Amino acid sequence: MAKKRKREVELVIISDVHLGTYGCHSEELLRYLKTIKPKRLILNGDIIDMWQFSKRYWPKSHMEIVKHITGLLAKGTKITYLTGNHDEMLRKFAGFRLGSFQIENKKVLSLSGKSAWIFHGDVFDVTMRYSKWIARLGAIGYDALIVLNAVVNFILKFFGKGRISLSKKVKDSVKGAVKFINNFEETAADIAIANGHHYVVCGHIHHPEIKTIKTEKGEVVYLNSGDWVENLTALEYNKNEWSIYRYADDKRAQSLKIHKRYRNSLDNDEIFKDLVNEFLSVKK
Ligand SMILES: [Mn+2]
Repeated sequence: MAKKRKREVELVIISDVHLGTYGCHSEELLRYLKTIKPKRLILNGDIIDMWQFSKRYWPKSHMEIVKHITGLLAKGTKITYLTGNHDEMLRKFAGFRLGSFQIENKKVLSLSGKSAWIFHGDVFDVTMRYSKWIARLGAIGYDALIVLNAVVNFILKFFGKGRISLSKKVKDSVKGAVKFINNFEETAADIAIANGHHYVVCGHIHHPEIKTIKTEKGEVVYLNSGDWVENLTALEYNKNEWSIYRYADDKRAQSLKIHKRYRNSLDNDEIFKDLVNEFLSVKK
């Protein structure tokens, strides 16, 4: 069978892959990744789920994702890993660069002269629950939100309460979920408008979306890349236009033949050794 050409995309954003958990649809993601040739790839948080890492679930198919992504680096794709809450351990590496790979907490891109503000979105968990007024302050910076988030979680830990993860709680009720999603989107839009961005791009809430949000202060296009646990979606930006990629609608990716790997698990030492080796092999 002749190999079909890969689809060229200027910018691809994926988030909430949750590698290392049972819920991750790694095979579907690999199928998608194998059909595209992105100029730039942004991994917008919760890509590797480090909260779950101690459970020692890391099948070969999850390593295949890492290998494919490092392979893209070797082929010239610019890759930015933005930290989320499930991979917040990487926050201390913000600013790290190796060739065309970088780790950051947030990224501002200029897309045809329009400012796109891209970050995971977990910082709103605290903002929304404890102090909606913080969002109302206007031009609060993302770094300030991260500090606030860390302080509140530290205090909660001190008092013996767990860290805040609103997204889990709201799944208990449909009404709660709708309200939560609305609050999240409004908070993101408010702050983005106050900071003069045209696009605000998040993940975290596992709810793919592209929509214009208008307030009395202005308007912004809110985008969310969804996830690879339930929705199997991504954001693509090409020729000045955004779109939501949906695996369910992609017959080509679905029919792609890929090797089925053994679904055995490795221990943590092997995983880290493998990750580091994959990574170092990219460096020229
Ligand atoms: Mn998250």
